[in-house]
Amino acid sequence: MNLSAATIAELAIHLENAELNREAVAKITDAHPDMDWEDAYAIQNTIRANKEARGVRIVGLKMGLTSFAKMKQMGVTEPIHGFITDYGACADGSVIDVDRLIHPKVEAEIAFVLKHPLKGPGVHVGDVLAATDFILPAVEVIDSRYEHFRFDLKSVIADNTSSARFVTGGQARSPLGIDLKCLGVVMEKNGEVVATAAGAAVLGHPAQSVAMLANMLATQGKELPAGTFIMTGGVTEAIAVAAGDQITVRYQHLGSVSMRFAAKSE
Ligand code: OOG
Ligand code: MG
Repeated sequence: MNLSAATIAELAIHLENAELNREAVAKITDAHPDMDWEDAYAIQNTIRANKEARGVRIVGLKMGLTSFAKMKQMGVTEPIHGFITDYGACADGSVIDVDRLIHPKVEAEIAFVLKHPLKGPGVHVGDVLAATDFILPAVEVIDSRYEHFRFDLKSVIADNTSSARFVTGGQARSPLGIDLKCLGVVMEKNGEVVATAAGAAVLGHPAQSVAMLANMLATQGKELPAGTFIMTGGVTEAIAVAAGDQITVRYQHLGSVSMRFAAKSE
């Protein structure tokens, strides 16, 4: 670690304030170029601890930048992980208030819920499928706290991987008997198809994303407990949304998830 405990605490408050005040800030590596990976996750973990101390519940975990489409869009090259909150959960068919967000984008994802714990290192796709209770479709609404959605990997890890809202719905299914590599996903914005992909877009197989999460957490001495809800990362590039937009994502075998964006304060 290169940053002091005081700097980590200060940056955690700075980034969480950007979220709570809906005000984009400069990426933190500009002022702290010596920040390392451990510092980045320490800042994210401090934001998480501060939220939990105020009564926020952490309701799941997410992987990000697991597809080539996302890595290319953001100009970065490695998957990252973050957490999702109780106040981020939105029901299928929700109206999402854009006035509470800075510059939201939507991502089509496949989520897993575990029935057994997973502990790295060495977790593989077979372990993940054996430990999975069910899969279900999810749409993540990301909202970077950085100006113009521009960042590097360390800055975005510290900013809890742009996590903001998520919508789950559709049809939960056992992964057994479903060819997750070929599972088709169609994203529609205002009735028009804007992105398409198959499950293999995520690290070759969406369960590989869960395996990678378990193995990454092992480096922090953590495991994935039974019951954990995990979003495996966008299968396509993220699509910007604004007030008035309607999003529907259709998943082969898993039904659809939809939401509408509106400025509620208007
Ligand atoms: C980082 C978060 C990426 C995903 O599914 O790839 C992510 C970002 O692009 O802002 O959640
Ligand atoms: Mg995502």
